[in-house]
Amino acid sequence: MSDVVATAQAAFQDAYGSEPAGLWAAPGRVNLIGEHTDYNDGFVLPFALPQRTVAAAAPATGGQWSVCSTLVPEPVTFGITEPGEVTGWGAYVAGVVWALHDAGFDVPPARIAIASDVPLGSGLSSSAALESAVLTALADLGGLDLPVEKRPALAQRAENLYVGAPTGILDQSASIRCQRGRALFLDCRTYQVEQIPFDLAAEGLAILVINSNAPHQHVDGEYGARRKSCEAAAAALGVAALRDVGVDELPAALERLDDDVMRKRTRHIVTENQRVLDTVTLLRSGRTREIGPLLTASHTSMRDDFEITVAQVDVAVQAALAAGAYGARMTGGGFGGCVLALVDADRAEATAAAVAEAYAEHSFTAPTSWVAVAGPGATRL
Ligand code: GAF
Repeated sequence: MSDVVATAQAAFQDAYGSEPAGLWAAPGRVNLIGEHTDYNDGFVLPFALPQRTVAAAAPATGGQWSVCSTLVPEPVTFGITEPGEVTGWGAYVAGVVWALHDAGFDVPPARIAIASDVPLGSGLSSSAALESAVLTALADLGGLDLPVEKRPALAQRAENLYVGAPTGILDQSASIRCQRGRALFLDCRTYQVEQIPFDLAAEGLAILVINSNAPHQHVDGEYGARRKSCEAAAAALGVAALRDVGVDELPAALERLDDDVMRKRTRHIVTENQRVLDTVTLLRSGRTREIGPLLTASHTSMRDDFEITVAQVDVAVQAALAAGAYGARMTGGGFGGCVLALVDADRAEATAAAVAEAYAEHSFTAPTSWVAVAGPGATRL
């Protein structure tokens, strides 16, 4: 049994004095490419991390839910609530209960204990992993008729309307729908997916994930501002979402926008959607090394047009490229978080060392790096 599974089970026993009825796990993710495209009805290409959040759970009586975690061992208990009633980390769990109830499901009362090895606040979707683990546990415990393709939108509703974070559907989709050894090509408008084979080790390649360990600053406000700017640009262009602007139409669209910030945001989204499509085309034909320049172009676009990078992630990308990476980019919402670099497998360690050296030269907090292999999505263990 992995550490995090045993830890969740022990946390359940400590909090509730009995054995859980079962254990459910949902992973964090890295997004290979397609950043901030999700709430523009566009395309994303995440894969699931081996790091995951585990919910140990059992049915409860009395129409109430209790949840505790290794970080907060004292259980938080609530009934069916409205957004705002449960705050703090319990809101993610109360939000899932609320979203299921609001969608008409008979949500089974439960006691839940959480353990996780998804790094918190690092842009690896620790929130979505928590929502997805709880949703999967409750759906199973209650025998809910809830097909997997409908689950991400419910977890997203919990995050948007209960927790109050205006995120898209990328993270919950990745945590719930990803498969081992695959990257998830998701159309965020139709929710159609294609599981793209993504076995880098077989090709002598690796994705090195570098956690910049940079403190997240202004994340919520800046994220919301980017979203508003994209929506305003779509409205000004008379389209439902920026997804509806193709790269061929971009020059004409940019001419019609009279605001420079809106033009930059639009250029990022439109070109990023095309980069996802181009990446998928290359992966489908086994030309994995060739996606490198697309990854790096994505980073440049996030840095210069979407303006969501910080010095630590820019330095990590530059250092990884200088060390020979095929491509590198920040992954996730931005303003800190992680960088991923596509490298020859036997260069992963040297690339991590080169980034650490560059950080030392800049007097940044040391980064944390590891090779990420595409793991499974949410499941009962
Ligand atoms: C965060 C959000 F939660 C996602 O919905 C997505 O917008 C991502 O930032 C950027 O691609 O992870």
